[in-house]
Amino acid sequence: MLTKKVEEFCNRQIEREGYSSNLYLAMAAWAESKGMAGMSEWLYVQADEERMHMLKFIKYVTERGGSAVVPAFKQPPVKYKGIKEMFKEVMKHEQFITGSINEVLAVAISEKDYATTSWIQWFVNEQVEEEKSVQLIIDKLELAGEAGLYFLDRDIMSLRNTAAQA
Ligand code: OFO
Repeated sequence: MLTKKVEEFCNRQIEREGYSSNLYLAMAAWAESKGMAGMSEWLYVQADEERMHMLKFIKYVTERGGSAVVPAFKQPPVKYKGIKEMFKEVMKHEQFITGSINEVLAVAISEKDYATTSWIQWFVNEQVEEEKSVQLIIDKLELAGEAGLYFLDRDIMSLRNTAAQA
């Protein structure tokens, strides 16, 4: 059985994972409207993953005899300054989520809830992976920003391939 405090922090996390899903959906729709098919696809997939994270928490709270609360979500922003700025926002948000997961872990430890301490480890590892993949995209965008080197490099490669086939 979850203690009230652990239940409260898990429910807080349900809201945060659900909001993350909606935030990435909103970003995906914006990126798609700007013709960025690859970036928007990445964000749509990420939105699905965040929904899955929310479900994991809902099921866990229920399995441990608690009451899972599905809340109303605040509306995420509709517009973004630019693609790089948007991915910097994604990183800021993921860092916030990492802190939030760590707080659930800290509460579980202080409440001597060792089952939750062990269960939440999956999320601790997941956040390391997520921050890493967002940083990779930011790095590529920085490179593309510097005189469009990244895209120029790709274009030149495909020009070479076309020439070789002719
Ligand atoms: Fe990327 O946030 Fe879920 O855990």
